[in-house]
Amino acid sequence: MFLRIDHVGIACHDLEKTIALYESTFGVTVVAREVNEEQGVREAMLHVADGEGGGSYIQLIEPLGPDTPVGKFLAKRGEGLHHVAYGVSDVRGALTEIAATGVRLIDKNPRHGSMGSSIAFLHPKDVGGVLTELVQARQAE
Ligand code: MC0
Repeated sequence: MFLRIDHVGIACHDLEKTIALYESTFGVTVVAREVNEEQGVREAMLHVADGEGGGSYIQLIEPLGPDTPVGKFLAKRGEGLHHVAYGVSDVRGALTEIAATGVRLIDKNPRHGSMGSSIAFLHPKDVGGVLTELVQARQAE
């Protein structure tokens, strides 16, 4: 089902400071930035590698406010790994297959994600405590 790890989502308080940390430590660079009002985040994608159906990235995410998924996460757990996102060729098909296993879907229908992707989240309580995201990259549609 999975083509690659599309990205790891890392929650931070200060996007610019965290971008500078990742750039200077790992030599990675920002290839896209976006404010996603629906998800309540300001985010940056830093390219790591190319893979099947799309690239692999570090996604740095800063909440737009305290009453957002990432705002609540930071208040409860502090900065760090927020979610893991896997690349798929058909996000709707993958959701149907996964729902049949009994895992709760946070999104029954795909939403807008980074760089024109279609994304859907699975509930962390049903995936071993990891907030899990499916990503269909724009070019794979
Ligand atoms: C919450 N929980 C997590 C978690 N967030 N566990 C692992 N990883 C996370 N990131 C746990 C809490 O600790 C709590 O466990 C339980 O889930 C309920 O959490 P809550 O704080 O009471 O909050 P809820 O229930 O209102 O919401 C949790 C939920 C929500 C995961 C459903 O955050 C959500 O819908 N997330 C999906 C959307 C999202 O995260 N968007 C931001 C990234 P206990 O044991 O204390 O009960 S957007 C993004 O990344 C886009 C731009 C992209 O990739 O392109």
